[in-house]
Amino acid sequence: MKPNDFHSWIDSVRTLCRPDAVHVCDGSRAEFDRIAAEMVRAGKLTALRQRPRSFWCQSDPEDVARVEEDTYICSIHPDDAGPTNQWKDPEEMRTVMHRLFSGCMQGRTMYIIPYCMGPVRSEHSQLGVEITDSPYVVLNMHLMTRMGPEVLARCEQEPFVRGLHSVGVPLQPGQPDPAWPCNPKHRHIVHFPETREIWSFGSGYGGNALLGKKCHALRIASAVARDEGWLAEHMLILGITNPAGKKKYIAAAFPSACGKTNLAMLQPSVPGWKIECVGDDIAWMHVGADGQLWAINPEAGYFGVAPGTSMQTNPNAMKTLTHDAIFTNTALTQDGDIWWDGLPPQPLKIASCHPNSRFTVSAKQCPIYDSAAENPQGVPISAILFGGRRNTTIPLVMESFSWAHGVFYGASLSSETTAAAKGELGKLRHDPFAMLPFCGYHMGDYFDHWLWMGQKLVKPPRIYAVNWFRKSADGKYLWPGFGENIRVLEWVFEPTNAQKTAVGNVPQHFDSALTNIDHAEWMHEIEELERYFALFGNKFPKELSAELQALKARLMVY
Ligand code: GTP
Ligand code: SPV
Ligand code: MN
Repeated sequence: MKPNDFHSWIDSVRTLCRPDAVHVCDGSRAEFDRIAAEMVRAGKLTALRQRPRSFWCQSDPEDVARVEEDTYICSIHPDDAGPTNQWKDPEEMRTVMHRLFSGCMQGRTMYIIPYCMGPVRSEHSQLGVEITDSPYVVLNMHLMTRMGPEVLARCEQEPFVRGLHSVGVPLQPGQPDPAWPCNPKHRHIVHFPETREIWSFGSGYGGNALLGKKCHALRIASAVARDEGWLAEHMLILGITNPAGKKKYIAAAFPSACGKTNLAMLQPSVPGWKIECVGDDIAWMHVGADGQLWAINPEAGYFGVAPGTSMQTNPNAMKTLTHDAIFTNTALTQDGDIWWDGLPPQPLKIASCHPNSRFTVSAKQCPIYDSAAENPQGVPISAILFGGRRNTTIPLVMESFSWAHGVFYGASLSSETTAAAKGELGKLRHDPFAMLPFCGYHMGDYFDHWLWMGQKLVKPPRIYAVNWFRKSADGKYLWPGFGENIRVLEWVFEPTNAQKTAVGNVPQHFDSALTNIDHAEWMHEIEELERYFALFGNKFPKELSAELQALKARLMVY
């Protein structure tokens, strides 16, 4: 892009959206305080009495989660979006979006948010600019991304991802603004991977509106990563130090609301082990000069699931949330604090707490924030985990035999659906690499790209599958999870005492109810995978078909 495109783009958006005012954000504390104060005065935010510089708000009940049915990938060729994405012709979609955005910011301020995904000085980072009419989005982007004069200056000179967002509720003079403006009837979350553009209309919540997160750092970035030879993944990154002082880094992909934030901030139940948090949701991973896989966290904050978070389950998150945090859709106590399921009972002023209620907070406040998280080159990854919510079949942990077998684990991932996305709960669905809602191109090409990455790596990370959610016949979790997950990481750190099974290497020291491989369940799993993989037609890599056949053959023998 040419220098000065920043200003001409802003001018064209202003002409299209017709806001009352324009504000270019500087990312400063004063700016945050001023916008927060304005929102409090307007009754849109509640300042919390128990937590300094912290706020509570409630979204419209129609706007509480990601909306996959309103999400589009508009590549020129439908085959570049693939069978797991909704494709629309880019030119047709542009016409629709121009109509929706025409005059949509009347009566509102248009905020320009220059941001950087990743450490500002990293060659792996990317610039983005989000234009939005939501002050709530501005506050969240302050916490979730790197902003400031240096980023703004670079956006005036260098290419950036263009994100345009509107809640989709223009105001006529004198018309009152709803507490949480949104326009669910005309909701569109639209991506143009080829031109690195995002157009999001009608929602103000989470990944629909904080465009640096899922839209930029996953959907657009995954397409860029395919072109440039790296990986943009829905993964946490953690540092793990054993009692002897040896440190490694692990990345893990679990679908939404399946335990990434909890694992990334784990407080070990086994003495002597230490966990540090690099990131809780997204990893950008490159092949380093040394042939290892290196990861940065493009984000600067957490947008985490509130319910279930407590001093017992995730004390490090609780300590992160003592100040400078935003809480959305949690309950509110009578003495002006927030509450959700899992916290000690309190007299409540607003009792409703949505299962996808979330906190937004800067990563720097996490007591176990890894100092290497700010390293421009990232951290070297020695193991990758894939996990989902599975009542049955998948053992607590298993280790793949090779990179290709590990890629097969990723492609085979399925999980019971959660409240993070709109739709039915607890239904088993395929979610390859936990990227089903986030892959910005054809999933078959994505599998192939993972196999290709393995060829580039001199020392590829070992790949594991994990499952914290196996249940007994009477429906109880068999594994305590949370801090106890260190026992699984301990084995990943040093996979000794393994037994080879048809599906992978499995540790022998756990209760067999957690790790046994049920032949009938796996035959069913294979049938289901054969059916699912057929969806990708001739784009399904033959290496993965070979893995499936090999698994079938092994199951006959073991
Ligand atoms: P997204 O932010 O949506 O990507 O979610 P996430 O993958 O970061 O999930 P998170 O760590 O926020 O956990 C989601 C829910 O799962 C919370 O209610 C947790 O309490 C619960 N959970 C997390 N880890 C475990 C575990 O080890 N065992 C059990 N039983 N529940 C867990
Ligand atoms: C997820 O759903 O995986 C999230 C929340 O991390 S959102 O940003 O809304 O996508
Ligand atoms: Mn997520």
